[in-house]
Amino acid sequence: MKQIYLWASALCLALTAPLTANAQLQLVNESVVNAENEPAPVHPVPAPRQLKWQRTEFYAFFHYGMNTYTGNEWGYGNEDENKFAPTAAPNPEQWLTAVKAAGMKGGIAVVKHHDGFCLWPTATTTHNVTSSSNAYAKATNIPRDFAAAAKKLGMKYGFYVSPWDRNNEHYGDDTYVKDVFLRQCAELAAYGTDQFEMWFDGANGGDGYYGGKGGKRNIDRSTYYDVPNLRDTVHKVCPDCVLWGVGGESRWIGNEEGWAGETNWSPEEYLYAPEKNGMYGNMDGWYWQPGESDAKMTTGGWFWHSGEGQLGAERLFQMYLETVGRNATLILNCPPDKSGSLPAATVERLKEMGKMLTERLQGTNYAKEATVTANETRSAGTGRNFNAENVCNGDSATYWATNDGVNKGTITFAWDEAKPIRYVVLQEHIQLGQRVKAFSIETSNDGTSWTKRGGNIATTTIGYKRIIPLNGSTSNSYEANPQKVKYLRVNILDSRACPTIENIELR
Ligand code: FUL
Repeated sequence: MKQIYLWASALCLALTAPLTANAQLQLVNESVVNAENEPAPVHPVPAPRQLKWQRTEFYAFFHYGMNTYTGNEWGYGNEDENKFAPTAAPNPEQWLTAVKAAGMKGGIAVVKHHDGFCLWPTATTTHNVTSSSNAYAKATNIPRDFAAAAKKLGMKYGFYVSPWDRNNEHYGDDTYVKDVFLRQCAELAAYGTDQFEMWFDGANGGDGYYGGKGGKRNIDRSTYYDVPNLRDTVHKVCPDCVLWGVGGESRWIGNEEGWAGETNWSPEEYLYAPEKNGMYGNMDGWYWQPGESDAKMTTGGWFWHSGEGQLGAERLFQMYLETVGRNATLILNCPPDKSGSLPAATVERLKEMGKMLTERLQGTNYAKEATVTANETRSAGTGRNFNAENVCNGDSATYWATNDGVNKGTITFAWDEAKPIRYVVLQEHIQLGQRVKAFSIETSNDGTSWTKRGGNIATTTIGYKRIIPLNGSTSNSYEANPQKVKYLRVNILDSRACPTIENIELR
């Protein structure tokens, strides 16, 4: 009844008073729709699939294919299919089991690289596993086995299918995209509609075999691949599948060294971010295009090559802090060898990394043991509040916020006894947009004199997730760290609108 009255009075006002259309809408909005007093979003905001994708955080890349056997990084496209000769049955379940132990939540398997060789029995080309005389090759179907293994292990999965195809005679003309590339994507969708990402690499054009025609192809990747149609078609079948890179739904961080900018916005100005410019995003950008950082856990190329080693677990942990801990996702490459499995040394290193992540970031969360207060708190709605305690209740639907027009505020954690804290994990409620522009972390042992923490790390953006080592070092964040503190406060110093902080962990 009250609602009908409010709608009616809003309508009368709209008809009689000289209000702008926006002001009328706001009136209706405030009096009726927003009974919960939720803050208005700051656009752009993530699509639901992008939010689910971001929550995957840390996942694997598996570069395996013709190059594993030829020793190349980029095959020309003229490789004899018989060269694809696994010495045992390729085993995606072993790959995913190993990366799960490292704390990864999923993986992307390369099923076609630039050489055009397909790791499944596709109808689009004979340049595929079934044309090899090797018995293991003939039985290989990576997308089928990868998807099945992921489902079995409760992990997310997706595929890298290279838009650039150096084998195909039609690459560069107007039949390739509809008759080959889009069909390949459709074939892959048949292996599972719950894919979380398709990886569309930006490398394109240049020379290749091209069905024997050779020469170079020049294409414009922002128009050639018919991306709007591709996006629509894939989303109709795989609604949660984020189209990375050329697809425009997640951007390349661009350095391939496993770090994102300390300041890192998920909004981006360009639909196809210029290369080497993806580390930072752009606060005023219109596209929600969060960064993904692709990096290698081995010392050489993306594909397996004899004699290459693994990076140390401490270095891998640093990468994690500098990517997942800086509002990006980390896709870490783990290349299977000629047997179609991950080498034992890779499996060992992954285990070590998993142990580190668990010990360092999933142990006691001291925030849960603290008394939590805020100097500013948004007025509650009819059925919800925006209290400081929401940041450590483990519920991603609740958050701390201030009133509109108050773009800063402080949350303080206090304990009766000092706690050994190394890492502060912060998360914004990004459904309402990425907001925070500046923050700081301080600790105290008496609640009166405070020391700024985090060294010289730029405490600017937070986004989906930010992890600050209290000692300010990402390369030596554990051994040299624990700070014994009785009070810790997070000051939001500036925000594009009232801050909305969903989660704070103190580890
Ligand atoms: C690049 C490709 O050209 C590399 O071969 C590799 O697949 C890497 C992940 O993306 O752009």
